[in-house]
Amino acid sequence: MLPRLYAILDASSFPDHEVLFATAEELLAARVTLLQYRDKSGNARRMLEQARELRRRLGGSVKLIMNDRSDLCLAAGFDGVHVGQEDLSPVGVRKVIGERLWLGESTHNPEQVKEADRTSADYIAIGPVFSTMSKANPDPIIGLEGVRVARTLTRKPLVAIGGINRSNCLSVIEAGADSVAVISDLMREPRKSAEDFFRILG
Ligand code: 3NM
Repeated sequence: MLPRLYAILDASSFPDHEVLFATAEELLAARVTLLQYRDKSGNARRMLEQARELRRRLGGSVKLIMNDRSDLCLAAGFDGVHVGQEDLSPVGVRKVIGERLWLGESTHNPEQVKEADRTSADYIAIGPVFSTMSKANPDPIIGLEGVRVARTLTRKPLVAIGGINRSNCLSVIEAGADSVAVISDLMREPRKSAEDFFRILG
């Protein structure tokens, strides 16, 4: 089962790597157990360095998920990979990471949810639920109705993403998501914010 909160650290949101690591440690202190590392810059060497340092500092109590890059997941000792519609296919990812590690797939409409349901993905992400500033060229907003529809199309764990914050997260879970994935509402005061999410979502 997925935890209610799936925290995402987006490397581009941090002025330097020390702030990134400090944020990760605050999330750990708030008992976050599922954390994705995301860096769209394309600098694989820096990504691997940061990912390995995250693994070292956070220890084994957090599941660490690498965005996009199966190779870096393995190299950094992460627990899984999250891919989008234009990354390696789930079959391709499995060839790299094997059957044991976690695989998540992003979807943005009912067709994609149905397709992801037929793959070996361990969970399906659906979004953007609300408007978001954290993603370049986001797909159209699906709203709570989009989450409800996705819920009817899969029994896999469902992660909602996009514009989710402490004020709207309960409505997203009530619409059928198992977990909410969050970037921006965890940035300013990570520990307090994550604790608030857990308090609200139980
Ligand atoms: N993927 P925030 S929306 C990384 O729709 C990402 O698949 C999305 O950040 C999708 O919590 C998104 O700041 C950004 O809105 C989520």
